[in-house]
Amino acid sequence: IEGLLCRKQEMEAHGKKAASRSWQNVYCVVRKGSLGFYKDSKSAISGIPYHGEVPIGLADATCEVANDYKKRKHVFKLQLSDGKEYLFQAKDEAEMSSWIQAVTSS
Ligand code: I3P
Repeated sequence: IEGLLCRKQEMEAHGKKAASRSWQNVYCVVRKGSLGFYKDSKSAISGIPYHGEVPIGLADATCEVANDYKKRKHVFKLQLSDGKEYLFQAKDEAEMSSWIQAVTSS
């Protein structure tokens, strides 16, 4: 699965809030157990990462609906074993479910 999502990083380690906390449009690609970030589909094809970000390994990740986040709709949460936590906003419920399914089964 791939597509544009709005992303916010909440935590950068266990007990440590992320310093950069704004929402950003990021082109996301889930493939072979990892989640890569790109500026757009063209960059994804070229393999040019968004701000040099290394793809996230999804092996020990938890992905679920962000029921505790009320400011936006269709938001899901990704938590990594190292404490990093991200929120992603999809365009609707169906898209959100597809992402959660893809990330969880990846
Ligand atoms: C952040 C930005 C985010 C906001 C976050 C702010 O400021 O306004 O939208 O999260 O609040 O810190 P900046 O753009 O200056 O980085 P929400 O949209 O979830 O409110 P937070 O620090 O309470 O997460």
